[in-house]
Amino acid sequence: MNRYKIVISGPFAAGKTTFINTVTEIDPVNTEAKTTHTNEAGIKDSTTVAMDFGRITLDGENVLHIFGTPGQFRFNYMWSILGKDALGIIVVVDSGERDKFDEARDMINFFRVKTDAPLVVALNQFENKDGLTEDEARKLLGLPNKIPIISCDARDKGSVKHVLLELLRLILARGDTY
Ligand SMILES: Nc1nc2c(ncn2[C@@H]2O[C@H](COP(=O)(O)OP(=O)(O)OP(=O)(O)O)[C@@H](O)[C@H]2O)c(=O)[nH]1
Ligand SMILES: [Mg+2]
Repeated sequence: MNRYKIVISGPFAAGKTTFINTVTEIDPVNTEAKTTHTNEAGIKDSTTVAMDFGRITLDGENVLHIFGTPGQFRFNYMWSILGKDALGIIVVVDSGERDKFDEARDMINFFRVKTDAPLVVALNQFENKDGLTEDEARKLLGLPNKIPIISCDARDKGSVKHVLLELLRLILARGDTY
């Protein structure tokens, strides 16, 4: 059995937990705690404090183990712990939160320094916001052309799978499992 460890990261409230919960075939492991800081509590009631975990069996031979990180910088020790031995990284970015793009860029760079595993940016399109296009987001993130950026809806299974398959394609091109 080939197991592929994939890490889902990105800024606060980008949709990381939603992304994992949408595709996992097992009951996900989530570590949500009540948001305490007023600026965060105004956005949502709970936040990931340690990790999310989900699993997808691709076929008889291949299974994805998907680990989600907390988004907030004060939990960044978990980014390193969860990022260890990851074969691929997905950074989820809320396409409508322009203020969070600097943070997203720092997270992308964090993982690019830590690991040479392939990285894909999932540009989460919240339908009620005026989201950036892939090209606009690429520019704002200063993303090199070799890093794919793919619009997605974290609540839509087909859309999340599409992002995962793009990452898997890059991983398979390198031939790694863990
Ligand atoms: N409308 C809309 N809502 C979304 C989408 N993706 C996530 N959400 C909602 O946005 C909120 C934030 O999603 P989470 O999945 O908790 O975000 P997160 O990145 O895990 O957040 P932290 O772990 O706190 O950093 C939740 O209430 C989701 O239901 C989307 O594509 N569209
Ligand atoms: Mg979360």
